[in-house]
Amino acid sequence: SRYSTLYEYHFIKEQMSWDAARAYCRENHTDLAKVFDLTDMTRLQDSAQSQTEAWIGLYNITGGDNRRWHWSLPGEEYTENKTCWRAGQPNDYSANPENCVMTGDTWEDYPCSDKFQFICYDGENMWTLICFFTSVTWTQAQNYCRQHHTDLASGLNQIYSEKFKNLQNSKASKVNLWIGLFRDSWRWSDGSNFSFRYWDMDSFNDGLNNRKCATTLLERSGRWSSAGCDQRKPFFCYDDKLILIRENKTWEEALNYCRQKHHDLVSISNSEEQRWVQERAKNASTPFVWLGLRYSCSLGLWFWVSDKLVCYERWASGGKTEDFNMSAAMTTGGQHEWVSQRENETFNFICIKH
Ligand SMILES: [Ca+2]
Repeated sequence: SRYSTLYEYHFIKEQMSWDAARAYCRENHTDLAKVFDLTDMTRLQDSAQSQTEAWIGLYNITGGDNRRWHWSLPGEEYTENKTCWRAGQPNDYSANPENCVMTGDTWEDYPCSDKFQFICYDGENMWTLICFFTSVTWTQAQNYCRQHHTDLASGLNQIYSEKFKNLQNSKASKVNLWIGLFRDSWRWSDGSNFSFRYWDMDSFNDGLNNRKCATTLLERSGRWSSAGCDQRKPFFCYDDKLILIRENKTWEEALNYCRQKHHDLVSISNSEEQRWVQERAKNASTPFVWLGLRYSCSLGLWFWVSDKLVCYERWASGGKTEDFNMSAAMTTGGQHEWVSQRENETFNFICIKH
């Protein structure tokens, strides 16, 4: 799998309460399992050793307004200052919580059980938006989009693309459409902000009762449900294979450290791996963290210390200097792009574990 070098799941048969399960995972692994997308979900199911109901690392913090906005599409981050709310919205006006979002030309929160037409996104390469003229609930729209396309349209780039404008302008009046924006008060045990949800709608209860911990129903294609946290169930932990070393070392020292104490200095071969590494980089105490990428002057090329080919790159514009004694580092803040640095500079670094 594309992710297998970065984290792996462990199924624990022993039945425990959610809290005890979390303590067990933190002691013996990294934390209770988190799930980024459907590919992760398949990996999680594949690691199960019985078809039962098992805890995952998702729990509900009800009370106060602990809801957070998320885009349905995994990896698309909701940014507070990049929104398009109609004046006075979101206002949670109905008797039911307004946790889902509809757009004409600006956004309004509505109860997810209301029915609207909707718009799906059809993948990064095709960049197609597909509009459906059947009114359904938000969850039905999400299921449909995930089954037949990629997801509900998510993020400003999709929703305010030329295609979307053309589509809206071709109608006499603006069509009201569900988009992939929702809010809930579920959180991942390890603090990750993953937006992926995979609820089984027949058994889901959104924190309105005592069912505040999430399970995966392995006998029902892995769909998620909720249960009282005191119930005893088997569970999934995950092992993080990346580790940020908050010590300042030259590139060579960093490489030796990783190879002696762990496995290697980290390498990145796709955008998912980039995303995982940048999550770690955020906690560094230096403005850059070393990556296992070095320039060979004699060969005139960049190479990963892991011997992987450089087929994915994330250089900052103007950040790539091809010279003697240059290695690559990731920027700790901002866009987390790569910049070349002299190898005798000292930075934090990220190792990959065995
Ligand atoms: Ca509203």
